[in-house]
Amino acid sequence: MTDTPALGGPGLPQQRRLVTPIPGPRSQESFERRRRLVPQGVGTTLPVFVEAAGGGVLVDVDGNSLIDLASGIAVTSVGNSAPAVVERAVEQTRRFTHTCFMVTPYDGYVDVCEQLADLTPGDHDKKTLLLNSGAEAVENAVKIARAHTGRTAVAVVDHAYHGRTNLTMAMTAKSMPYKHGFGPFAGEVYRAPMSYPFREPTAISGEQAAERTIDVLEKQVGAASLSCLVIEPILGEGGFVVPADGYLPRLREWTENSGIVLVADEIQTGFCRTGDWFACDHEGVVPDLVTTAKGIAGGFPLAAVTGRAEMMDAVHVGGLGGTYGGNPVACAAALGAIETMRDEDLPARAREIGALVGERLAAIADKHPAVGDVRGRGAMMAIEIVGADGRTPDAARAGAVSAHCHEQGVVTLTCGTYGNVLRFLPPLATTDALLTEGFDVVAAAFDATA
Ligand code: PLZ
Repeated sequence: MTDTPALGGPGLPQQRRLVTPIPGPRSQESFERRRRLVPQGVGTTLPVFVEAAGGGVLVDVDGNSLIDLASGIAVTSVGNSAPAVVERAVEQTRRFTHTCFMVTPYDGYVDVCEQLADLTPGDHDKKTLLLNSGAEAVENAVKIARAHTGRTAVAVVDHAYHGRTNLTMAMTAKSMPYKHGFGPFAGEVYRAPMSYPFREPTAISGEQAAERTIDVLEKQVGAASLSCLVIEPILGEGGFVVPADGYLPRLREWTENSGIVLVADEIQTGFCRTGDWFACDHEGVVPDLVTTAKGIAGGFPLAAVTGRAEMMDAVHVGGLGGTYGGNPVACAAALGAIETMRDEDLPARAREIGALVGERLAAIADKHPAVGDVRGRGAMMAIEIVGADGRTPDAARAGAVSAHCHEQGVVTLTCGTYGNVLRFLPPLATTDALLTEGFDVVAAAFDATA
């Protein structure tokens, strides 16, 4: 095998070290097998096969150590194979791996629900349903909102991403690659404008943007038909768009007055990523239901809907569930991840990372007019890349910058409706030294592609 350590976790040398071109020969061999055996529909950002990961690095099968600025799309916030996650998951695996919570329950599931009741916004009585994936959490939030209100319509916003299942495809905005050719989609899903400060034709306040959203929904759907408004407090796949101040609070006020369930999709923003436990916390917004996944369990598949107890109980007995939802090993991992977030004050660490990254991105923006906007919160930062007019999306440049980073051993992601946003989601367990080196590479990538 290679001379790299076989075990991941924070003990891995926290360094960028390239011993072959990226991807190396072993990764290329593995990628050939993948090509034969896995459909092309499953995309690949960077074709290196991983052998171990931890802290802020990924080590590939060729022995290259790469700086991770992606966290597997905002999942390994506590770091890959974080000690508390590994210990609890291993211990639980030895005791039992599955019973199905609907057949014979176990404490780990209820422990996670207790943590979520404590951590999610608001101090009302809460209950939690556990599931396997983010899309499944969003689907179930809609089921609960419909059962509670007796209404069917679902409101979502422009640029939203909520998943790849049939209902969540309907709720997701972007056609290619998420929806193209996969219809017909679930009905009764209505889309309204979002607050997207960089792309407003003229500057408008958050309240004005909210009135525009509300106007479309009231006139085109009717508030009395709406079961819920589902919204990411900061758009994830749609481009890391932070709505103007006041946008979310006004939507909270309107949904409350109209008997519409406000669902905050915190699947990407949740669990310390934005510098607070949840992105809604920054504006003091208390949603009725919150969907979580990704960062919740340090890499294990777990998702949740947490919400007002009376809404969660609107569904009849047996109406919610699934074979694996709240799997005991995933719950144990989540308890380890949450313990790590509390013990290490990861919301504060995310704010520190945000300050460091924000400074680096501002310096790149000063030098390169192609940077139209720098935005984000905490350890969820992005730059939107545009053409000479300061406005036209330039996806090709974003792709070129990202490809340059990959060649240099830095894992970066793009996103956005126009594919022109470079987004940065480092593990909160990373080091300042790795971040500094990682953003040196990002800066050099801008110079090299100018
Ligand atoms: N809601 C806000 O960010 C997942 C998608 C990756 P699942 N985002 C990553 C891809 O291309 O499939 C996401 C999200 C928000 C819902 C989801 C869906 O979560 O766990 O991927 O189903």
